[in-house]
This record gives sequence, C-alpha cells and structure tokens, in this order.
Amino acid sequence: MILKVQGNHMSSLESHYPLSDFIEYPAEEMSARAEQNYQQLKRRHSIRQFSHRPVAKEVIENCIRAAGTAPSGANHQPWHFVAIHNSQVKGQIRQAAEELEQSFYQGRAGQEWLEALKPLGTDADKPYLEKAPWLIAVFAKKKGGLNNDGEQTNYYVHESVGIATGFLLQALHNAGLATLTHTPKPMSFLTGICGRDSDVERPYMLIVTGYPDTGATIPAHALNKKTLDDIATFIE
Ligand code: IYR
Repeated sequence: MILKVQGNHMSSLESHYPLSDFIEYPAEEMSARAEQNYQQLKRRHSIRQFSHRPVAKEVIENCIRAAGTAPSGANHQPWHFVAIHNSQVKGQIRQAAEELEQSFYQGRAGQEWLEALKPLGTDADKPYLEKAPWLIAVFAKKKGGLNNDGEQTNYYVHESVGIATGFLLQALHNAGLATLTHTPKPMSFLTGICGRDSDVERPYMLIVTGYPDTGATIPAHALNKKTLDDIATFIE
C-alpha cells in the first residue's frame, strides 16, 4: 500500500494539526468512566409532564454548542437549532401540533401504529409544548456547506443531524434537564413558525426540555430496554 503524505503544509485547505486535546485514561479509569456514563445515561427518560420552572438561556446555549460539535458529512454541519422560550411562539407550536395529532390519533396513524403507542399512553393533548421553558426545533439543511451559502450540497444530512440531536439530548440530560423528543407528523408547520427557509431546511425533530413537574411519570413500557445481547454482536 502506498501512503500518500500531505506535502504542502502551507495550504490552509489541506493542513492538519496535531491531535492535542485527546485524553488517555488508564485502563481502569476507562472502564469506570464507561460504566459511569452508562449509569448516567440510563437515567434519561422521555417525560411528558414538565414544570414551568425557568431554565437559564446560557444552559441551552452550551447544550446547543455541544450538539454543534457532532461529526457531520464533509464537516458541513447541516443543522440549525431554534430555541424557543417565547410563550406566544410556544402557543402557536402547541396549537399546530395538537391539530395534527388529533387527526393522527383519530385514524391517520393507522391501527398498527396506534396499537404500538398504547403502552405509552400518549394522546393529542400536548400541554407541555407551552409549559416547558424551552422547545428546541432541530432543522436539517439540505444545502449550504460550511459557509451556509445556500447552494453547496450537504452530505449524509440525516445521519449528521441525528448524531447532533443525540449529542443535544445527552448534553441537556448531563446539565440536569429532562427531555422529550417530539415528532408531530408532518412537522412542516415548524418551518414557518420558526422563520426558516423551506428551500434549504426541513424540520427534523422538536425537543422539549426543562424540569420535570412534581409527580412526573415514565410509562412502564419505556423502561423495557433491550439487553446488550439483544442489541449487540461481538466478533472477536
Ligand atoms: N407524535 C405523536 C405520536 C407518537 C409517535 C411515536 I413513534 C412515539 O414514540 C410517541 C408518540 C405524539 O407525540 O403523540
């Protein structure tokens, strides 16, 4: 195999830097950290009863910064996050989402889907869309490249935005906030309400975040997590 070495380090487009912020942990610490992270992350539950309690904007900003560190196709970072605290806008989102959910639950979903949702106990009523202090609408950008020029193609957009959304959920949880992923179908109403350009972006997911309300519950069904054997195969 021929290894091609980058010769021209003056070219800013192709230059590389030393990996200077990687931290190596001793093997024991690595194992402990992996276990601790699992223990922390398994305490993240989707909840649907949020408190009115405010959450500082700077917390949301840093969680979005964390999401923005996600890997992405050609590093185009094809995402945009709209963080909504404004009560009027949250009210508009609730109204639009509930209208769609009503037809969804009245039959548009189809019998099989409605059966699958029964153990979660969800319905068309979405008071948390107004009550939670923050809604974060995640948009996926089809075009724009690194410089958001509106024309350059973005690559692996769904994969990239999915990873960034995962980072966001992890960051919010780590900060001590509860989360809910909400995907009203169709979600296109979010584009107008959030003032985004429908030629370039599609709504990907709505994340509800804040403190849980007193007495918040988790559906028992949601605690049934597949085991490692169910979800993984090791080829050693
Ligand atoms: N978007 C609807 C329905 C819904 C769909 C799935 I898949 C869920 O895991 C949960 C809910 C709602 O939010 O009620």
